[in-house]
Amino acid sequence: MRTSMKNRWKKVCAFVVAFALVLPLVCGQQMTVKAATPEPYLTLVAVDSSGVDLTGGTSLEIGDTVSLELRATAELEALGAFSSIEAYLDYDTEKFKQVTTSDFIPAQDWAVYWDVESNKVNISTTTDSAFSDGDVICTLKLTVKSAVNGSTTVEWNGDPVDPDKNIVITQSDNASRQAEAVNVTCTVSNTVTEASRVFELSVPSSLTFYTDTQGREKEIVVPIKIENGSIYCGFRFGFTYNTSLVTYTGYELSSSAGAYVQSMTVSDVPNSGGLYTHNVALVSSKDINLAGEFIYLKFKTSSAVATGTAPTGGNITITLYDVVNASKAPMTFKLGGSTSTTTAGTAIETNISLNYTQRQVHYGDVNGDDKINLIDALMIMQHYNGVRTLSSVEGAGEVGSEMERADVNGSGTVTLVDALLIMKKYNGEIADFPIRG
Ligand SMILES: [Ca+2]
Ligand SMILES: [Ca+2]
Repeated sequence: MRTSMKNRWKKVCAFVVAFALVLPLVCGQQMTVKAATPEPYLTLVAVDSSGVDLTGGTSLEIGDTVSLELRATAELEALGAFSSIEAYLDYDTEKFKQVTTSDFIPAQDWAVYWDVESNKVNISTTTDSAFSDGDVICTLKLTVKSAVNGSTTVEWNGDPVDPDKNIVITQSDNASRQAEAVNVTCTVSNTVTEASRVFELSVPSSLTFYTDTQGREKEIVVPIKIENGSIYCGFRFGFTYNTSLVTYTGYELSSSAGAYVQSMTVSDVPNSGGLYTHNVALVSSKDINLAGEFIYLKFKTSSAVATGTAPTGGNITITLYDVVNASKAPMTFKLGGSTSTTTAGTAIETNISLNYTQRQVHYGDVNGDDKINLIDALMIMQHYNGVRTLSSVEGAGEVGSEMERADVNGSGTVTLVDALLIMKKYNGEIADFPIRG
């Protein structure tokens, strides 16, 4: 009896278990497990310039660009058209160059507003758009600025102050939707060798300026440009010139360089043979992360050049000594096609060839007919009275503009005094104009 009851109970249990297993199949239902976290609306994929996915890690050099593509997912496609995405962007500013608005490339007709201070990014459009799964909504270009041995993470996320506020997607009804997406994260791994770090200065290979026989000094400006610079806090360079040709008058920092320079000392090193050198030690208050014109060296033509026979040539020599950054050496230096790869930073130099072109301005011949007569004086009087406007632009085939030729006393203005001097020259009362004397 006891055994029989036990067997019957076993059969009941077996039936219940079998029923529970078979029922879902019979009814065509599928058991689902609700995801603990919702599917994201967005994904972030890192690709190189060839479109190769870098998310798994790759080898990047300093200066390489990583494109981070913010892509739509099937969840976003299902959401339908929307007009903006607002998020915060976190990235390692030690490893990537400071991002600017121009580093964002939005989908067609969309615009990006990027607030550097708050890290807030808003990508929006005036016409609602829907994106399909995999579509790229915006690409962010990040430039590697330092050795990233290992990995670094770039993340689009919600309000850092309010962790409950995630990426906000706004639809056409202007109802802000707090996207339930988890933060969008991408990890870029790379191995950068220290030897690949490059510091490059560039200067023009030649400069042309005019001199004349009237003793007027001409200014020459030499721009020094950083072609490839990041993660250093100063550099030393020098410039040498021939004092019989030019005189150094000072320097000017570019508007972007001014934010970096903490101190700058210019020392004088007179050389033999009329050569003069200035060495410049420039210290920055922070890592310089800049590509572009950095400093302008200013010279003027020496009076010997202006009044004498124009020399046929001359050089200004630029020397790059080293870069101040003890912790990040070694480094490759480049200047004017020369390269130095020694750890000590062997000085390299390049020459800027100065090309002089002498101008023989025919003072007094305002109309350019090779004669100095009363017509020229009349033109000045008409200009003075407002009847005529003399050109200050040098025309084709001319040497000096009408205004320059009319200013025969070298006063910098064209007045009745100039007209009177032309009449005196025409009448033989003076042999030459004051500007020549
Ligand atoms: Ca004339
Ligand atoms: Ca004048």
